[in-house]
Formats: sequence, structure tokens, C-alpha cells
Amino acid sequence: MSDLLTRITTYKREEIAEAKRQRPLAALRERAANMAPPRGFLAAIEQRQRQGEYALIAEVKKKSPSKGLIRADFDPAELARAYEAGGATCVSVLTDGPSFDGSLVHLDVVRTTVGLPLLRKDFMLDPYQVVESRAWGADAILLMLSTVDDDTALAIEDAAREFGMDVLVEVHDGEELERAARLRSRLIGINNRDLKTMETSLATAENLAPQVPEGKVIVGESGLRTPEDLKRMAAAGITAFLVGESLARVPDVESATRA
Ligand code: IGP
Repeated sequence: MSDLLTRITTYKREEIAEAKRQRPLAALRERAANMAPPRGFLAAIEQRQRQGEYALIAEVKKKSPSKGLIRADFDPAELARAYEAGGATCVSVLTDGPSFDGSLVHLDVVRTTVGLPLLRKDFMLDPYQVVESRAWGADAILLMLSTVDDDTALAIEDAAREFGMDVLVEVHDGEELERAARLRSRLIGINNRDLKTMETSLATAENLAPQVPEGKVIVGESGLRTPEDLKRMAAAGITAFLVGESLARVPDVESATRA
């Protein structure tokens, strides 16, 4: 694991332990049971693709370890509204506090502002967080295979399936891709960002895409800035994208999303 991931998983485990003390699983389950059913995340992506269009997951991102503050006047509701108006397919909401200045409150605010399916973007280490995600209105979760072993990945995936949520399984290399193929989720995200160096290279997704098994839906993640970048991904067979910084940073978010 990279130093950054080691640091993140360490504080995340403490955060989860604290959350379990403050909000026992039974209380969370009750909240989750009272939520409206999940908005179909994978279904929305596949519908766009069937129409011959790109599927865009636009990310509500305030800050990142590599880029620092992305938007001074950050307002999660306003950002999500602009993404929806600009034609985004889904919205990703970063909820990790220490590294991204995110919060579950952002997820809640975004859910009541837009009708699009929502991904909770965080470091999932424990099935408890899946229940938490549903209780806060997430329709899908991110599962980074670089932070969990196979048994944990399976347990998290099972918990999500129980709630009818989709799982975006994130990989960065061939070994993680092989592990992803053993999970049931059909959504595979290829992260172009190397978490050891923080560099992004579109070649990562280009090289891994041909190895993704038939029937999976690939999401190209990170470092996508221009329409040319998306065309490059499309040439490798990737027509769903997760874009954060380049949309969240600009003054006119709605027009950037449409482009
Ligand atoms: C978005 P970018 O370069 O467009 O801002 O990247 C998204 O891919 C990135 O935020 C991300 C991420 C993650 C963040 C991908 N996987 C895992 C935190 C954890």
C-alpha cells in the first residue's frame, strides 16, 4: 500500500470505530430502511451508453491531497445542480473529511437538490459503511481494491447488494483487475491516478481496458480534462467517465459539464 493509503486507512479505521460507538448499526439500519429506494446508478450509465452517448459521473470535490483547494466558493448543492443542468448522468460525492474536506452532510444536501443517482466516494473498509451510505442516501458506493482484501471486498459487496445499491469497483493495475473479475459487481473503475506518485496517466485505462472481462461496464477515472481526453478513452472502449477537478474548478460548471 502507498504511504498515503496507509495513512488514510489508519485514520479511517478510527473514524469507523467512533461512528459505530456514536451510531450503532441497529439505529443506522432503521434510518436506511426509511430511505427512498436506491436510484439506479449502473442503470443510468447503461441507458446513456445504449443511446450512443457518453455517461458522465460528475464529482462534488472541494479539495484533494494532490491539488489542495479546488474551489474557494465550494457549495455542494450548487455544484450538483450545475452538473445536473449540464446533463451529467450521475453525481459522485466525496465524503472523506481529512483528505478531501468532504462530509456525509454534502451527500444529504446533494440528494435533496438533484434527482440523479449518487455515488458515495470514500474509503470503504467495513460493511458498516455501506449501511451508513444508504442511511445518508447513497445509491452506489466506491470500493477501492487497493485498500481491502478479497474477503472484505466480498462482504462490502454483499452488504451493498442487500440494499440494492451498485458498487463501483476501483482498480489501478492488472492484479487488482483480476481480483475485480471475481466480484459480482459489473461496474469497474480504472483509476488513472497512481496513488504512490499522484501522477495521472490516461495510458493506465488504455492498457487495462482490453483485459476487462466481457459484460463489465468500465468507468475511466481521474485526470480527464478535455473532450480529446474522453475521445482517447472512447477509442479504448471506455464511454463512462468519472470527472472531478476539471469540472469543479471552472467558473461556469454547467457549460463545462455540457461540453
Ligand atoms: C476524479 P479528477 O482528476 O477528475 O479530479 O478525479 C476521481 O477520479 C478521483 O477523485 C478519485 C478518487 C478515488 C478520490 C478516483 N478514485 C478514490 C478519492 C478516492
